[in-house]
Amino acid sequence: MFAGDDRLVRWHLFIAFVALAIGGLFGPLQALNRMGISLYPVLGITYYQGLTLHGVLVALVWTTFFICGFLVFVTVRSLDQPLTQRAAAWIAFWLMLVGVGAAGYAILTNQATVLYTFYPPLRAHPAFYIGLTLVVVGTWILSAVLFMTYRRWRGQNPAKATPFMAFAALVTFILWDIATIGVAAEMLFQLIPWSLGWIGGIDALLARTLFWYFGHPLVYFWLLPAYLSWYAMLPKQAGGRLFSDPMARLAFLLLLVFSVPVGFHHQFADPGIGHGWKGLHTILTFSVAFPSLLTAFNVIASLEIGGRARGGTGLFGWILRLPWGEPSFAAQALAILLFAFGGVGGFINASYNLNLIVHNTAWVPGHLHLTVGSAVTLTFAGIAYWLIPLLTGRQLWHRGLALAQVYLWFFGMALFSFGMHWAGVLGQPRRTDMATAVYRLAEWEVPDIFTGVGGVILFLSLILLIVEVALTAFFARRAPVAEMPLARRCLARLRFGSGSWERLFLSVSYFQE
Ligand code: HAS
Repeated sequence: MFAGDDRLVRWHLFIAFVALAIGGLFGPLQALNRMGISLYPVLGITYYQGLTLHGVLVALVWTTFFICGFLVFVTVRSLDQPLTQRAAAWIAFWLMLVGVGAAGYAILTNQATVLYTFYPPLRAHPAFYIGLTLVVVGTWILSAVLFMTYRRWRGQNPAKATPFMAFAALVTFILWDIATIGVAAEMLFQLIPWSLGWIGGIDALLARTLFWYFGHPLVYFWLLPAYLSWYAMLPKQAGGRLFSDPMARLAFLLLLVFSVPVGFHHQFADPGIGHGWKGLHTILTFSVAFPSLLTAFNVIASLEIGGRARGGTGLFGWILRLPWGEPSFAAQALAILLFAFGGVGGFINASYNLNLIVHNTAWVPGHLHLTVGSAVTLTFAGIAYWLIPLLTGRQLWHRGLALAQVYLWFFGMALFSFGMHWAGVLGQPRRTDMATAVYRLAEWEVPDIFTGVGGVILFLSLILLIVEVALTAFFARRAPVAEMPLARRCLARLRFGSGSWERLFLSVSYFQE
């Protein structure tokens, strides 16, 4: 029933991993550059060309293709429905691929060294902007296909509650569709006409504002599929159950509402935006962190149920009983752990006055690697470790190799981001060729060693990930079709009430489904 949809998912994942492999190559170059070692001339490219390739391929292409593939997979499986308009979904895929090709051409020919945020007045070849616009249009078509699939399911099942995975996937796409209005306006009315020479100038502040209207919800578009997996699959992998399904749904809805009006927290240092607006966005940013705190509580409670079911006792003894030797589980649990630090850094970034100290320093890439580089990417690696065997009918090629990959990523990222945060508070700028900078400070030396060593370990981990994924997908032994890890729920019961309240919020007691 799903063979055609699975093919579409496989192609999305294939492109995602190719993007990660190529984009990831440029990661250690950045890290070594912080230590004063520049390998860019060896590759015949400039620092900013390498950084643009890295940012666009890993932050934009890897994430978008993986998420589109994964969300198609969970929607069709949880609704038990094939896609309604599969042909349209393929058109979306090809549009996205052509878009990546066009943007890639502009970057590779050094005509788009504008980084992944493409702020004007930096100007790129029109192919770069048109290419990225096609990627967005492709995702709109795909989201429409998912909504139509859901509508058909709803028609057939008017009385049923929407399965959590489909609910989470649809909320993620609604968030994305709202967010991308900003970047579409920036592309269509500013950047594309400007790059084609149709308009003479551009309002840089307006462009940045439209970008960040899109850019902050973008990070939740990356994060929500990871949350989906932490809620819907990870508890099962831990041997437990989801602690509260309603609380998980509430977290998704709150993220949808609060993630949009926070973009100015990326522009605290921009002149032209009033202090009142910046203050307001500080408050709203603290609101958007709240559903992540709900998630921390709900997911860790679910893991605790698993740890105790495996015989764990005491306040923390259950943690040791979790399946740390299973690559898929370990990847996601370690991603959660790293995200705790990324989240704390987020609070610091969000505080208007503290932001002025860390803005545009190495601290910010330190933060983004703990979030999109860890919470998201390491979780996606964990998902790939069960999803690729399921899609290809092969077993995971080498469990030990996958496990080594996961722990290397964790330790590499811990060192790397620690070095970046530390150098950042010492005032080291981000997005700067440190190998040629004449103002390097002596106190940056030790943090830069952490960054460089961490970056090299991350690179080794990336190679293991690509090798594991490729060998699993194409060469591993055939195995009986694996099952999707699907967590059951604890049914919450309010002690003082019954009926509909029971289905709304969690309570102190739970019983098994
Ligand atoms: Fe951010 C900059 C604020 C979350 C990504 N962010 C960035 C940039 C990126 C990015 C890419 O306010 C750089 C953009 C650029 O290039 O200029 N961010 C926040 C806040 C949050 C946050 C408040 N960011 C994310 C996520 C991202 C992401 C998620 C990607 C996926 N960020 C900012 C601000 C800036 C910024 C400013 C601008 C900085 C500047 O000046 O340029 C919050 O959503 C964070 C909430 C998260 C938590 C953590 C919850 C904890 C959990 C786990 C707990 C685990 C435990 C242990 C306790 C509150 C869920 C587990 C134990 C086990 C046994 C497993």
